[in-house]
Amino acid sequence: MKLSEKNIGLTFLMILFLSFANAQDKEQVKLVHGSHRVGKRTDEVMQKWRGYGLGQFIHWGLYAIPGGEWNGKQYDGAAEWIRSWNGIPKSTYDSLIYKFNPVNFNPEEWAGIAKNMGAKYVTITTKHHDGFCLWPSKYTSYTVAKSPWKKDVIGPLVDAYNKAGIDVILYFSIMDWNHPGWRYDIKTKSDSIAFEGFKKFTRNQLIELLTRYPTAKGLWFDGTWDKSWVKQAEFADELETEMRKLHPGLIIGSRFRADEFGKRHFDSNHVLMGDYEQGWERKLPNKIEDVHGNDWDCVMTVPENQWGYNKAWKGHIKTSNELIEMTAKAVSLGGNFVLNFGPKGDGSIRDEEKKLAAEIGNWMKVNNEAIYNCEYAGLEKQDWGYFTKKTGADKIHMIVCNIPVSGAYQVKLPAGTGISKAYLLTQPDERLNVEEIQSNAYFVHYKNTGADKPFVLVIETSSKVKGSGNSYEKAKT
Ligand code: JFZ
Repeated sequence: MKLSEKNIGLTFLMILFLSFANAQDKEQVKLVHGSHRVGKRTDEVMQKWRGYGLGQFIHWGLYAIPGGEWNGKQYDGAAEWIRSWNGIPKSTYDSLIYKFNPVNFNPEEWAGIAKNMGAKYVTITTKHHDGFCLWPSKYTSYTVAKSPWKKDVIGPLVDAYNKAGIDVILYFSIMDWNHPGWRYDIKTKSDSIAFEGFKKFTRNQLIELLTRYPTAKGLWFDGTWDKSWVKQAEFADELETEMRKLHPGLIIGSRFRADEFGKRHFDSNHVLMGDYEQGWERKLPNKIEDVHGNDWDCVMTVPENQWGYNKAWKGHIKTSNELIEMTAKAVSLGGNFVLNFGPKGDGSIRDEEKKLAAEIGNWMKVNNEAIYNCEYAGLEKQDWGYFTKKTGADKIHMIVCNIPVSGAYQVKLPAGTGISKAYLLTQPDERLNVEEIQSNAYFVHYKNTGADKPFVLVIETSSKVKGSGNSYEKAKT
């Protein structure tokens, strides 16, 4: 064979291979327990969720009593994981139930702190990995009912938050270190029998929670990564269907069930499982492509990785300005920002958290227009901060986190759109000077060098009259 013929042959083979690979690419895996929806939910409950902007997370349970310390020694991991520490016998940890007596617990005060911060929803741990239930579950004795406190904690919290106008999401850990039937994996017949019992227990508890607290808007699942649970595609899918039927509008994130190939968050066809992506834990997306057109929220701790109360916060402690910036960034990319609180064992909230909530709240009181009911603005990110667009309006907020020394804030708009008005959110009657600097690019001029917190500029946009403004020649390159 001559070289050229060989080349043709190779090219032919290559084309054959590429078209095969391409067909393979597009081929969908047949799934019974994959995602049951493509694209976002459009109902009112979800629209409301989408507009929350800012939320609160509460991690509270028996782990708040040791607060990250045992016999004078500091545990290295997250305080709510202290039971998994070799330094503590499990039975000793479990007997903390006899010390659960939060005499300073005041649900109205908690709700007041969240409301003042500007939170529109709260996610509360009903049961964390240790298995201790903050509601008097009928299905285990490891609950508040058997503690010196005796009373339900979840009910009063749901009522107090709802009264404050804050929606409640119930956090529930599937992994349960206290239940005798729970396993990391199922390897033997006896594991399988034990885990079947655990599955019934899990279902009963979830139905119990939804029945007891019907105003809850959703469930926030956790502890679903172990092999034992990942193998339960059919059971989890059926349970999800049952819960959605019992509670129309229920919001469930992507951290609940796996498909029949064990894929979590996104099924084997890369479609989101659940109503929003629950993978943004202590991190934020950087660009809109990172969220793949899905709903999402980011859950964030104040120190590095402590959710439950830890007496000795270590590492960098975030400031209110950082947390405000994170909220702005989350909303600018179409998500919600959820800040965690870890109340103490006696039921009080630590001063550092109260102070941060108050500072964020002071900012939110002035600037919440740029956070609530806002969405991704579709504009190119600029160095001064974050754009958020009021949903359903031609109003764009510019949340300024880095002040340009020039006092000139760059904005690029789509062709055919112009700026009809620009002003400081707090001074709507004073127009700011807008200068067109290139085709579809503008400077909003605002001199301010003294701000010690982010502030908000507003631009109202409208379609541009053709031929108006300057015409700019493109460079020939
Ligand atoms: C889990 C819990 O283990 C932790 O105690 C806390 O409740 C937190 C909100 O959730 O921790 C996780 C779960 C998932 C990831 C990281 C930590 N993850 O997906 O990167």
